[in-house]
Amino acid sequence: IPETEFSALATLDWRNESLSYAQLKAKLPRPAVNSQTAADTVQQIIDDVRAHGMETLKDLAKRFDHVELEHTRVPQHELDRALEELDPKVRLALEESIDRARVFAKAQRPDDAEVRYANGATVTQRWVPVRRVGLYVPGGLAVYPSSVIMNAVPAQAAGVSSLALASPPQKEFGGLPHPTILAAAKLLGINEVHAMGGAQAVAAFAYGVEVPDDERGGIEPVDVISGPGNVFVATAKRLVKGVVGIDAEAGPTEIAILADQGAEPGFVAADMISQAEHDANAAAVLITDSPELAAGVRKELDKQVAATRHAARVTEALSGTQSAIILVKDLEQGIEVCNAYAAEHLEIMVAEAEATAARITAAGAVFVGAYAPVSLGDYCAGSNHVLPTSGTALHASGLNVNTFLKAIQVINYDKAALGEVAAHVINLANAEDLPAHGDAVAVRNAQ
Ligand code: HSO
Ligand code: ZN
Repeated sequence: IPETEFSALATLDWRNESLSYAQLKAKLPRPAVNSQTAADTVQQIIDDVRAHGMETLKDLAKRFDHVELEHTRVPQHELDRALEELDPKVRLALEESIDRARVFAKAQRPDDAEVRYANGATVTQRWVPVRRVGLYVPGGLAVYPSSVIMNAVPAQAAGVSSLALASPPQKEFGGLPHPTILAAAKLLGINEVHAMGGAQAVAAFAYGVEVPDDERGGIEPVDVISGPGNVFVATAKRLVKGVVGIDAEAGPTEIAILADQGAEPGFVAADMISQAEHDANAAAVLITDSPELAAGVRKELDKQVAATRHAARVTEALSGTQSAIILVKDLEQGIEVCNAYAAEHLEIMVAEAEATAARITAAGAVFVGAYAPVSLGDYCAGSNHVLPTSGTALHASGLNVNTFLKAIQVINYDKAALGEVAAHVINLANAEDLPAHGDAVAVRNAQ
């Protein structure tokens, strides 16, 4: 690699390899450490929150966030003030983001399904929102008011009536979550915001916290917890799953880019850097059949990384085992790699971008062509940015209206309609040696 090219990023040359799906999956660039190591610590935190409630939340706020809390609940006037003091440009941008996200979320609402088998015999599937949700918005290296929108809008479009938001207390802001997060919550009409972060926030939402003699009340348990977070948050969500519903695992962010020789190296490099700036554990993977493009991107990275604000973090992310340039022999192999990798974000910058995008079967979100960068989707495309990471896009979906809905099947048969299938019910009941099941039909005298 010439000196003017960014060399920290690995190259994996698969042009002469014919890999089975299983071999391919084993060779994909993935992070060196995984999250399972956090499980013991996290379980202890969950147990403590269940046993001691608000006392534990206060202790952990002191230990992890270095703040003294009286209560997690953010007073109403602080939400009002945060919105009043919000930079008008940021407010307008948040409003645009909310408007676009709302239109898309509403369009996702599934129709009820009804089948009429006969007169007097219908079965319906009815979609019903969960009652209450806990939305998690991380603090840490950056503040994410955009994640307030991405969590809240689909929940509201689903018709959820009770929304609570948690975000870590910030020492700099007197133990409240970041003011832009409070402002975004207020803008969305969320009045219940708690200054709590990490695994303890997840535990508090899952099990609830009672604070008997306090007018600020406790924290009511929720039905679904959604939102991105660090490994402690992701692990806690996994451990409380079953007690509550959770969205897909959204850990350190990933961008994969499928590009050919016609792609603009400056765009490719900028997009890789944009997601690498989130976290030293973020992943950026370029998949290309063009060594010339790969070299062009390295040149651009060399220039652009040096000039970017979070250069150290970006360099670390690009040098990790989770990031690479993968050289493939052709577009076919490129698509195969993309579908096995199942990126959180996949950009398609090849000649037939739309047709190629249609062949993608695993990704959190697909960005088509040169003018749909991931950062558009992070803020203002209308799509959601809480998406499945670390290969979970093979089976999971990004946050959407369905995350907050459940289906109820409604069975409505009258006497004659029951009579038409009564014999089959009785015969199947007998075949399973459950004759009382058959009797429940026979007693209705419906045959
Ligand atoms: N790319 C992140 C979301 C985000 N980016 C928030 C900026 N702010 C995970 O999809
Ligand atoms: Zn981002």
